[in-house]
Amino acid sequence: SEDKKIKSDSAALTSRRSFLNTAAIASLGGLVACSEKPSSMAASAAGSASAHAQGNSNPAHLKPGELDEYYGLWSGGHTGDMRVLGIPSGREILRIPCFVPDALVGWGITNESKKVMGTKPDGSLKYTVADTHHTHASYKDGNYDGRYAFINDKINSRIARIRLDYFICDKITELPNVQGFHGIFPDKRDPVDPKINYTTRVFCGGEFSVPLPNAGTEDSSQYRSLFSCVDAETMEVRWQVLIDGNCDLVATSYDGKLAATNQYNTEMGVHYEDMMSAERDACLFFNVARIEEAVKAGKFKTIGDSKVPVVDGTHAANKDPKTALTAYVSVPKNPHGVNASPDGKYFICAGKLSPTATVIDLSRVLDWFDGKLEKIDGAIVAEVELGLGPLHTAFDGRGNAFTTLFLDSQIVKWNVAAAIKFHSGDKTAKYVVDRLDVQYQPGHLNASQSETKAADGKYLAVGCKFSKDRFLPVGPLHPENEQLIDISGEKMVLMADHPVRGEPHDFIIFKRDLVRPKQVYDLNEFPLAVKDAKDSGVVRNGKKVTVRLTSLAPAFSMREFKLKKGDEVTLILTNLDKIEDLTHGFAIPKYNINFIVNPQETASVSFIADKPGVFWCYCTHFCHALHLEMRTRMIVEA
Ligand code: CUK
Repeated sequence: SEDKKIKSDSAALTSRRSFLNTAAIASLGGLVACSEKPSSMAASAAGSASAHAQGNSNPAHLKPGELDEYYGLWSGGHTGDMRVLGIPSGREILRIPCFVPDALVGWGITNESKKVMGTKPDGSLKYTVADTHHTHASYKDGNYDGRYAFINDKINSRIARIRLDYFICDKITELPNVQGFHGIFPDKRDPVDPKINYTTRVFCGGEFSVPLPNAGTEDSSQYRSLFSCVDAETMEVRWQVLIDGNCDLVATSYDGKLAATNQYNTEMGVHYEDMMSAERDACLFFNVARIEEAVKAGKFKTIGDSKVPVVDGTHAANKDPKTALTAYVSVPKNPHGVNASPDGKYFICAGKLSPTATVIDLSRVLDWFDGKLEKIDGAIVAEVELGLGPLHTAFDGRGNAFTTLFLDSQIVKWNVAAAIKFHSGDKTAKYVVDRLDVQYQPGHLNASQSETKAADGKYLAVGCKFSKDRFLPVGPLHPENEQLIDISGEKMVLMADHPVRGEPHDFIIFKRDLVRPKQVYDLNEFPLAVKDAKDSGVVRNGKKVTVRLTSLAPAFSMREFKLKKGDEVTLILTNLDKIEDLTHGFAIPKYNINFIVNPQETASVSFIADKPGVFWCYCTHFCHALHLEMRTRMIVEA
């Protein structure tokens, strides 16, 4: 009967899948074609899932109290946050607010967070929407070093930095003259100075071409995109490169010499049919050292109000390899995704509208810049068919690549060396190792430690854009489905489904000992800190009033404080509790204020005391047996 069940499950799965595929392909106007049709995967997927269901050794099911082996940093999509997951359990541990306000911590409410987010002259937030896609972390010696993570906001072209000691966003930079900032990747070392074996730059791709400066011109022939380099420490934009085409994703080489972005719409179309008219687009390489030499030599211009140096990376200006700043390697039709193999040798671009992946040999790209390779496309060492809608690629550190097939709703595991052999003429080389159905329509995937030299080939997570029937229905919108796959063996094994709030794109997964989170803040990091409860009080300077307050469970340092109607108030709260996890909240009813202070943290809020009355300011974050009694009266006299 178990056998029968699997059969009928897989039959249902197959018919549902063919429906999904037909719909997805139809929407692309039949532009894609693939000769290699996967077969009988539905049955094998159902088989392995059921094998797991029978055993109870699934590592995704951690026992209560057990800790995960890996951290995952997930982008939140248009919720504008970064999320921290434990892997393999898939449990969401934290959301780190970056670009948009967050009610739990008071992000966008406190003066400190508003300063990071950016404000208008009237003090209100400059932006309250965002769209995060890609998260990456800082490197040292080819592995993550636990200092920073970076995340993009596509809507308003902002890059945020997360401190991985406190798991908080500490800086946000808006890229000048860029619209649709999409791909992001930190460098892994300096291209010139061997002592700098860690991240000092973050590269940011501009996806949409716009008039530069943006004066609202309809004539699109003058639209261009910019590729930006941001200083990882100061978070200032160091330089930008003017390019043809649009930047999609970004990858960096392990030697620090090259960064690249895959490009669709090299046609520079403004309508989708124009964006997919050409048979080949590009993977655009940037010679980092040469660009910085050009900037130093003053060979740049600036655009509009921006002071950032902009060098010319357009095709026409970079024909001579000996002086070229950029190199355009051709890649089939509207590629999506560029990923660096952990052996440091290759960048892989997936075809999206072509069923192929293109493998580019980085040493040959460098040869071209040195005048030793005649044609830049000679850097292509493989271009092999994988299936329909290839998007993103991850690695196991054992020579295999894993690529998401959006239209086929599959992950294909393929061997890079075998693909190169096949491409060079050995048609007996079998490069496809395995295929696994996923549910459904996968975008990004990533493997544990995949984009580092320490790729360990243990777990692979895949972000499925549609969960359809995998969870209880909750109305028209379903959660997305993050799936976990065991990639330690020859065959991939689906381990778990996890619903996630929409809508993550990209993520990284790394060993838990690579970060060293702090448990308590340092009072000295906060210039406004009220270091002693005795320093509490109300300081008045005309209408400007500063309220200085501390918290120590279960009380605030003042039982009440008095204001006058119309006062311009800044309230500073320092949490003097020293024990990890002993966080207090501070809510002022009717004043639209609530925020938290973690142990030894200081936060402040500013407001006009425009409503007279007695307001019970209370602790919103459960802290103590007398939590409900932890209050202070704000008395605003009429
Ligand atoms: S993009 Cu979303 S699935 Cu913005 Cu990385 Cu490919």
